[in-house]
Amino acid sequence: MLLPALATPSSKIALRFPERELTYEQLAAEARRVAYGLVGKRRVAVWARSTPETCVVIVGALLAGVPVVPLNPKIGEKELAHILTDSAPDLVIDDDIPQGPPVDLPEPDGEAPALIVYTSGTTGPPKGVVLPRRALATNLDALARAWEWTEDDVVVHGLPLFHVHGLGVGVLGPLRRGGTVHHLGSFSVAKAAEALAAGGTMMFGVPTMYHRIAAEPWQAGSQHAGAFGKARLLVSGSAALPASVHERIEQLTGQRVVERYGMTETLMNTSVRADGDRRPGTVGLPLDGVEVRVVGDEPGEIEVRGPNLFLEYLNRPDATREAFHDGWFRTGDLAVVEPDGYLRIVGRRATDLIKSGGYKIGAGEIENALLEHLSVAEVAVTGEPDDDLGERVVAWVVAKGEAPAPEVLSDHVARLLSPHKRPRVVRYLDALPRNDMGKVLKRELR
Ligand code: MCA
Ligand code: AMP
Repeated sequence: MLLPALATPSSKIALRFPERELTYEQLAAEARRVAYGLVGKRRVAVWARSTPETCVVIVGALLAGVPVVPLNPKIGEKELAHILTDSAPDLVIDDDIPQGPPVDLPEPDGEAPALIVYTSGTTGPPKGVVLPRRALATNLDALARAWEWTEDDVVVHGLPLFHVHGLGVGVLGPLRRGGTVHHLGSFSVAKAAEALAAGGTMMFGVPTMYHRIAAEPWQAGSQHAGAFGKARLLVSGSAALPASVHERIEQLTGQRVVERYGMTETLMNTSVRADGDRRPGTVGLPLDGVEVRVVGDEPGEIEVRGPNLFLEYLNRPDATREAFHDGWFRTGDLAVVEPDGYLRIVGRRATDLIKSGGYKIGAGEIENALLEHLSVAEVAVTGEPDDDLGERVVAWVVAKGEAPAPEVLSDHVARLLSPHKRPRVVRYLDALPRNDMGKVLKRELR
């Protein structure tokens, strides 16, 4: 059973959001009504705002065995059209939450799809990663063992609910344990500190969030620093946590951040264990049941095998086939293995993937979107190091006629794709550097 705490619900708080709290009894009752209304649907899309209603609807769909496509509430028109065409949901759930009369709800098979999460590749539009219930259940249990995570934990975070980090680990994780999710609505350092002071035991965040905590002008020993210091675990993932941020957080709070390494297609692969050595720059050891190998000369590519893996890319048998090598999933991430087995991620095979604020962004999809703008003749998109975001999206543009103000192109991408994919910097050139074959030499743009 994916969510056993909902079978015999208690009066304990399951979900705490700024606007509302729900006990397990309330969540079970509301989610069941949603489930009754969804029985028989093939697939639904859900506007994944950071609200308790989003969680209720997704839990309801999971009870009904109906796969959910979570949608970024700020998604642009082109990306939305792609996702809806590709996933063809029977229903797009917004404010009008379906409800139906009570029916019997048998637990679906472990191989049944639970979530379809869209993730960017280097070129083309995002692909739908089909995640089975078995991947979520086994992975959340492996994380529980690594982090000594129990029903007594209150997980604090302000992550978006349309990705695996915030939804899979940050919401379904606590619910599988029978513990509490304390969602901040949106992330701010002050709200995170308050939630931890008010009883939060763990915090999940992307490195940008830890960078913002580290940048606060507090003193070690101050009230806010103390709130982070008394948490049982501060966990970072979705991108590399810079050693400088790790060290600053330790100075400030006395806590060493635990890093874990995951991917939409694999859920979580490795983590520093709660009782392990929290060395900066390392993502720890493979989780129980997950096989991880580094292939070729070091740094080599990380390949993964185990029950944590996705089923397929929706409607993309070609891409699914290409993603595997001898039955192992090729992550595209490059790593070295330290003498005690700890993994240290040192880079990525593809230069056309950008990680900004913990979001994966494909250079190709932004280039295609920019080429749809009337004043763009040619364009190349790169990622540049950014203290806060890890990497920032940069567009190198050859203008057609007069060059538009940078915000015009940024807004264009935000409107077509998603705000987090917008270029933060636009640089105009007379021509893009190209080789004899006409291919853009992105390395020369850095
Ligand atoms: C700005 N905004 C705009 C525009 N410019 N809206 C429309 N048009 C524009 N031109 C809005 C943004 O949507 C945002 O709203 C607000 O203005 C601020 O924008 P921005 O500066 O981009 O946001 P930020 O404050 O810098 O965001 C930093 C962040 C965010 C909070 C750290 O990047 C974030 O939530 N990252 C988490 C990503 C994540 O969950 N990744 C997991 C992937 P608003 O603030 O309301 O949105 S899963 C994964 O990687 C694997 C499995 C793993 O290992 O976890
Ligand atoms: P996504 O496709 O959004 O699921 O992003 C997955 C990618 O995020 C991985 O392939 C890694 O490149 C990156 N990632 C996740 N966690 C970490 C981490 N702790 N350190 C470095 N990179 C990470």
